[in-house]
Amino acid sequence: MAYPSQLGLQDASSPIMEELMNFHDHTLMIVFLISSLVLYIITLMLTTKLTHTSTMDAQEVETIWTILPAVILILIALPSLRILYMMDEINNPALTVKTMGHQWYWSYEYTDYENLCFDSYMVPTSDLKPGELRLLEVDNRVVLPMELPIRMLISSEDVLHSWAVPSLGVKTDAIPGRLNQATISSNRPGLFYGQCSEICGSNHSFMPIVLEVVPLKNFEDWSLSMI
Ligand SMILES: [Cu+2]
Repeated sequence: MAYPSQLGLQDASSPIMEELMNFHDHTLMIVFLISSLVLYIITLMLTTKLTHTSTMDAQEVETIWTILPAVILILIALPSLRILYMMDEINNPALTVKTMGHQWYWSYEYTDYENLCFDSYMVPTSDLKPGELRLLEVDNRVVLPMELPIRMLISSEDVLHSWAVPSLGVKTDAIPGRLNQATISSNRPGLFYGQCSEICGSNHSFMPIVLEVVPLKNFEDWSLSMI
C-alpha cells in the first residue's frame, strides 16, 4: 500500500505492474526531454534578438520537426501496445474469482468451488483495532494463492464501480450487465489494498478491496475451511 504523502506509484507486486512502472518511467523521460527542449527554446526566443526575420521557409528544419514528433509518438505507442496485449492475455488461469460491485460493498464468488462466496464490507473507523488502516480494512478479505495466474471476473449489480489494486496493476470497471476480465498474479505473499475507482455514489470512498495473498497450501486450507 501507499505510505503517507507518497509521490509516485506503489511498489510493484506483479510482473504486469513492473512493466507498467517501466513504461511510466520511459514515457516520463520523454516528457522531461520535450519539456526541457521547449523551455530552452522559449528562453532563447525571449532573451536573444530575433534574426532572420525575412526568412520565409526552411525546408530542412521543417522536415525534421514534422518527422521527429511522429517518431517520438511511435516510441511511446509500441511499448504501450505491448503491455496492453500482455494484460489482455488469459494465461491459463489457475483460479477464477468473480467480483460484483454493489452500493457500497464488493461481493466475491469463487466459481471453481460449490459454495464459496461472501460479501466484503469496510470496517468502520470506530471498530478498527490498533494498527489497522482507516477506510482500507474489510471484514472479509479476498484470499488468493501467490505466484499463480488468477482470472478476475468483474461486474456490477447496480451502478458503475471499478475494481482496482494499484500494486498488482489492475483497474477494471465493474459495469452492470457486462462481465469484464482481468488476470492478476502476485510475486509475493502479503496484503494488497485497493479501492473502488469509479465515483459510484455517496459511499464510494467506503468500499475498499483487500487481497490476502498466501502460499498455495494456506489457500487450500482456507478454501476448505470456508466451504
Ligand atoms: Cu463503487
